[in-house]
Amino acid sequence: MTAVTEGQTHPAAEGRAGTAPDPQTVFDAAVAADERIEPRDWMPDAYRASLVRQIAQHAHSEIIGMQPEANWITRAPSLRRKAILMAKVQDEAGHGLYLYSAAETLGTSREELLDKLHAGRQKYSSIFNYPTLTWADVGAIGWLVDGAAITNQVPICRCSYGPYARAMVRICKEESFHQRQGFESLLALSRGTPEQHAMAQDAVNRWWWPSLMMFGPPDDESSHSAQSMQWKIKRHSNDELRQRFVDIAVPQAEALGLTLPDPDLRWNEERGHHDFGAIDWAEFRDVLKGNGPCNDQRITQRRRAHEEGAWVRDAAAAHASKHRQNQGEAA
Ligand code: FAQ
Repeated sequence: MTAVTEGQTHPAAEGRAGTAPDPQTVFDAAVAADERIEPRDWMPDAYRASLVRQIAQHAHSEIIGMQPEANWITRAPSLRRKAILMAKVQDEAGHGLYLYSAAETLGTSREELLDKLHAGRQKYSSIFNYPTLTWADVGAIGWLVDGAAITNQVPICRCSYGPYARAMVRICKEESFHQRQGFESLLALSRGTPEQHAMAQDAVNRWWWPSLMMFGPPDDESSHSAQSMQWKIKRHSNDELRQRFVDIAVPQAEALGLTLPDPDLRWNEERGHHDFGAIDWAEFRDVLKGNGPCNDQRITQRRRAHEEGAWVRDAAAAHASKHRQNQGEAA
């Protein structure tokens, strides 16, 4: 955002020379001009709160999302697949780190956000409350879940809040690699034995509809979309992005030799998009309420990992404090 220091007038306040620039006017003008809002800039409290809400939910999704895939690290079918999966799961931890750091620039600590996650006061993506029953689920997550995540997240690279937008650039590059590895893994299964093909098809059958739910409720039920789009935190509506994802996935499914589990899926010449069947929003709401197949398991495991990692955080803090003390003595 165009910096305004004391005594200066922001271009948005021109014409009112002699009066201090109104911060709301400066903010609105910066958003309208597609400038970035940076941590030290003035911003409305509601803008800050909405960013913290979305970034926290996003960060929590990344770290909870490590669980379903990590379930298969010890049982990956080859050393190559195991190494790839370990790298992917580590990437997700890294994404969580960038996002918690972005939230910190808004004045909210990682500890506070994790406490809220553990207490069930903040959400993570519904998708991670479904189980990974077979090895093919790892491929289906890469192809569909990372595919949906990229479709949703590429526009966030142009989010009005600088630190979030910049974190997304790297995350999207890595998610794009994840999506390709999922596709490649599913392709190997699809072209394998009849049993392997059936396993890939079964995984796609189970992950397709929950992947469509990742984009959030339909536009007319989305409580935050209108305001978030006005602030340019979101650039497209939930339904727009869901449609974009369906249009991308259909030819990819054909290339994989797999069928998407929707009898109503067909190209609509007039709209220039694929029509698709009704999403089970009752299931979505139920998962959000905590009643999905794995909600309890995910949050219990997360709390346990946090408790078991306490000694690492204590050791890191002790090391940092010793380092500061040594530096102080040296100075
Ligand atoms: N699950 O008014 P809207 C990944 C909530 S990352 C749970 O439409 P908004 C990487 C929503 O928070 C996946 N909750 O909300 C990976 C709100 O609740 P609140 C995560 C959902 O914010 C891959 C309420 O419903 N990605 O997969 C969901 O405008 C593989 C009303 O909804 C992001 O977070 C849902 N599906 O739009 C990792 C991207 N949908 O806050 C490991 C950033 C909605 O009032 C392995 N986030 N809700 O309590 C966004 O783009 C947006 O926040 C949306 C929701 C689109 C998710």
